[in-house]
Amino acid sequence: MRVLLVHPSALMYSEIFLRLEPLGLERVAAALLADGHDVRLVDLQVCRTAELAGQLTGFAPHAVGFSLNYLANVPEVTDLAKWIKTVLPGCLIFAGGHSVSFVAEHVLAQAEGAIDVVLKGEGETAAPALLAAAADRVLTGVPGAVTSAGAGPAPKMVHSLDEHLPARHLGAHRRKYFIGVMDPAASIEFTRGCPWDCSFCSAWTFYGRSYRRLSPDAAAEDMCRIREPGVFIVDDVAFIKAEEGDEIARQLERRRVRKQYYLETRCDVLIRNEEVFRRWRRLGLNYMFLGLEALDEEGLKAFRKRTTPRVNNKALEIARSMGLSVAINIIADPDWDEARFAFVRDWAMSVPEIVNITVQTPYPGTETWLTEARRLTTLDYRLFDVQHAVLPTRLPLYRFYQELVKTQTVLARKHLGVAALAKTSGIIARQLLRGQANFARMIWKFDRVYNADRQYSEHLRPARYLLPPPAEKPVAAPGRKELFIHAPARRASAV
Ligand code: B12
Ligand code: SF4
Repeated sequence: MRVLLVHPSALMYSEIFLRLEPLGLERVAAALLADGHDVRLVDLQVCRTAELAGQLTGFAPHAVGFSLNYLANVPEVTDLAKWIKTVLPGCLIFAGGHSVSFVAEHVLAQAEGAIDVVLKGEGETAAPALLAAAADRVLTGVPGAVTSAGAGPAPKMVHSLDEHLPARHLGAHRRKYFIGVMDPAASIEFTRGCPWDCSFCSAWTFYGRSYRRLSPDAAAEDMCRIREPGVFIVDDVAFIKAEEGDEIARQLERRRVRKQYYLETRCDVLIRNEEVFRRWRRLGLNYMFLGLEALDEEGLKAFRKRTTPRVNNKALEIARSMGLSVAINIIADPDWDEARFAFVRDWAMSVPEIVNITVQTPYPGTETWLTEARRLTTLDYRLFDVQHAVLPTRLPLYRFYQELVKTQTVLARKHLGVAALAKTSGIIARQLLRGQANFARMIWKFDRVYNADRQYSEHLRPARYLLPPPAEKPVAAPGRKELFIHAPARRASAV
């Protein structure tokens, strides 16, 4: 079959700092190619809708599959599906990905027949099974499938992550992917899932709290296929197991692979496996993201982060001693007042790290969705991007945004201000010489994007697509299994 896979556009707020290749869709593409399908990929993060229109007429796909990892993209994808159904009425339209798996029935209903199927869970297994069944249009037998006629059996996990390494060759504009000064940058996955269970996160519920990995051979092989000098390791928590990180490093050293790396990990993992991170530092690890989330014991407990301020501080010291460029995330509670924002600003200015602030947002598939969703002030999908307040704010909403933007601006100036930029000017000049302007451009976009008027006014837009209304009764302690998309195959590994 001719299959067109589509990634929706990037959201402005994340595009300032990065734009990444659609790794999940590239893996789904690899599985479909292995099944003999003719596959093309359009990434609307880096190309215009005209390119999609061109593929619809030129390639005339039998099936179009959308990636819906993010709730905020649901309206765009629903509208695109409605448009494609008018252009190609016989075309099978399906969607899959992280977020849509948690709201599948609801998205199907709102699409009013424009989306035929939502595939829950991992796409490497579900997409080929769907297309195999598509000829007879008996879709309810497909694991993970949800259709208006009913749902199929539970989604299946891919047998081995070594299968279906991403079909990176399908991307037409790879030079547009970057993360900060790593421009251009590719992405790679070494492990999947997370054994922790933070209350605001759906990484663990999607994969049934399981944790799997590629073999070091396959991981190194995939790295060797990457041409870009920078690589974002997308694992939720990198190098949970020291020996695995060591083995991949050994393979890369043997193959003399030299890149710059960016990864995300937990503070306690960094402390426990310090030597592995030091080894990766020698291999080219330059940037690290640590999800601190809260500065105080109470906040960490509320998020069930299973760490302490002492552990977090120790991890920061280790990262500093390694000379890494570290970004940390703090979750802004809608309950924050001016004094709290000022405290966080002062703290953030007192540490050398890049401090990123996101707004606490209950996502479907998380525990907080079940415990907090009844308090939501909006169900507009577009506002669920961790840059908007969707829970009641203690300050009047506009004031909240003023404080938030003030804080984000102060923190950004720390790293994008004149003095800071003087340090990176050499990097920027070299990138421009190579025709890479992604990082330079983002610097000028900041004030336009982070803007209290704009963020506030985005709440006033009429919304055509809304999230499912939360359950009538609050759930005090939700059962874990109810949250899972994939049931764990075996007990989660101890952490
Ligand atoms: C890279 C990444 C990003 C990139 C996006 C890159 C891109 N172009 O896709 C950036 C940095 C921009 C980003 C931003 C955000 N992200 Co993010 N991100 C990730 C991350 C770390 C890796 C994604 C990835 O590549 N995984 C590896 C690939 C192989 O898996 P995958 O994409 O999930 O694809 C599989 C399935 O989902 C499915 N699938 C995917 N697409 C399709 C399509 C079809 C047709 C089918 C059938 C199946 C299918 O099959 C794939 C293979 O199994 C994940 C965590 C994680 N480890 O997955 C978080 C994660 C997805 N992000 C998350 C969040 C919350 C965000 C932000 C809202 C906040 C933030 N953390 O910055 C923003 C919002 C952006 C927005 N648009 O709204 C949450 C999702 C929560 C939720 N329920 O929505 C996650 C799970 C992190 C977390 N621990 O909370 N993110
Ligand atoms: S450790 Fe990170 S990925 Fe794992 S559950 Fe917590 S926030 Fe999610």
